Amino acid sequence: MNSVISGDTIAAISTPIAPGGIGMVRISGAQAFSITDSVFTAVSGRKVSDTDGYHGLFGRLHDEQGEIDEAVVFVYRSPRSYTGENVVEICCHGGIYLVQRTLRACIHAGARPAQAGEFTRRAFLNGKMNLTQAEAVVDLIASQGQQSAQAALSARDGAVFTKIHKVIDKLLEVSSALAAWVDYPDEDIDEVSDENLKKSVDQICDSLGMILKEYDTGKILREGVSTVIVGRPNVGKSTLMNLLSGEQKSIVTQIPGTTRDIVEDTIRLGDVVLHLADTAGLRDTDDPVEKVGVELARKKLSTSYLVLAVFDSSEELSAEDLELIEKIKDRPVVAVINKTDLPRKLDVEQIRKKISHIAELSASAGEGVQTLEKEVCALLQLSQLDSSSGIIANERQRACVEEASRTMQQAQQALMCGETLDAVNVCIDSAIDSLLELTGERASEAVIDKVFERFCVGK
Ligand SMILES: Nc1nc2c(ncn2[C@@H]2O[C@H](COP(=O)(O)OP(=O)(O)OP(=O)(O)O)[C@@H](O)[C@H]2O)c(=O)[nH]1
Ligand SMILES: [Mg+2]
Repeated sequence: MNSVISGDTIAAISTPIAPGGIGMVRISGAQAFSITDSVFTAVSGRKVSDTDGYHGLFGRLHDEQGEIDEAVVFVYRSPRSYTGENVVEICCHGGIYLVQRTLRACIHAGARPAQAGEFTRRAFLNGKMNLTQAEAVVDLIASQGQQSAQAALSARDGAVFTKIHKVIDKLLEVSSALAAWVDYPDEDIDEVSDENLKKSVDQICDSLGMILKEYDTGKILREGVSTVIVGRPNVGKSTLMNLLSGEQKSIVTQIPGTTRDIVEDTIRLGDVVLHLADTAGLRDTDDPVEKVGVELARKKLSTSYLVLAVFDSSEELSAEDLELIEKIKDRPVVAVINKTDLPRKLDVEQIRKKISHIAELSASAGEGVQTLEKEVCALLQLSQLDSSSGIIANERQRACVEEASRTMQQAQQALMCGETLDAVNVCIDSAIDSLLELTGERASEAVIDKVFERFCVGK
């Protein structure tokens, strides 16, 4: 799709294609009102074309075969609408047949079926939002928890744009001072003193570095963390898995070596989504089937980000426990001390010497999950993240910041090596370009196409 603002009027179903209380067909474009007038008759007799913006009309929908349904129609006049064009939202009962027939009637009356993301694309092209705000619409719809929804909503409100623009403004400030110096090299221009310049470039590098770091933490919130439950046989890994899943995912018995296959589930622990894998108990074994299970467990341990290492508090640390601790102590790990309902034999302090995040619980009694939640949250440093502060939201945005950061590090290098200020200026211009691509103010058609590929029809 290469059009800028095309003159045609588009229509699509904007609610899920599934039975529901309400279904909505949205129309946007110059003919939105006249098209609606030919498929809808208001009880009041009023025409949509004669209606002020921000008005609702109640009436009946019809096509050539007769009446379709009763409906409420919301009217938005350009430019005060989502797309900036004339927009009508036709809300009828949410039956798949009813909504599809309503859409067909609109198309018959002159609308064109909208492509994926075309409403939001028009909003972007009409200056109703920048590219980061458009992307935030998809993230808002996809968000699965409070933090990710809050991050997406603040990006929708322009927080990412504002944050990136602070860096762009700083870059422009330095760039214009440098340009003045290039034009009038003999003049004394304060801002271009070596020290000031170095300070500004360092500050910009720091800001870009911080934006990248926040992204990595934010990614955990959006996409969840690959998490493995490991430990020697019988410590209660599968019982913990079932407790966190809220259902019986793994088989639990008192026989050590029960779990063989990897059992997976995605769960929510407080604000974070964990992609959990329960694994076979780690031990040397001659049982050929268990052996394969242990190999799978070791592989899963090496590919997961977060480790929940389970220990049995009613037994002393075994050689297998100690071997596991040594193996994982430098990774993101929470030591889960299970079976706290039984008399304690385990020396927790010995574990604490190597692993600082410890959660004591009884998986079979379902007690202590909050402690685990607190430790996971602390480990991932989620509480330090202000999700409303404008965290960049996806790999496209990250690549732009990364590129800007890379060129600014080159600028730092150029300054250190005493290269000409022209060389620094080239780096700064290139960093500005990367950040303007991020906001969409200087993005190519191909970049914009890529952004809207992620959208669904009707958005
Ligand atoms: N008292 C007590 N028993 C528990 C607790 N958690 C698990 N168990 C028991 O410990 C035994 C082993 O539990 P599992 O969850 O199968 O242990 P596992 O680590 O998955 O064992 P493998 O799959 O063999 O590696 C079962 O009899 C559980 O009922 C707990 O918190 N307290
Ligand atoms: Mg098990």
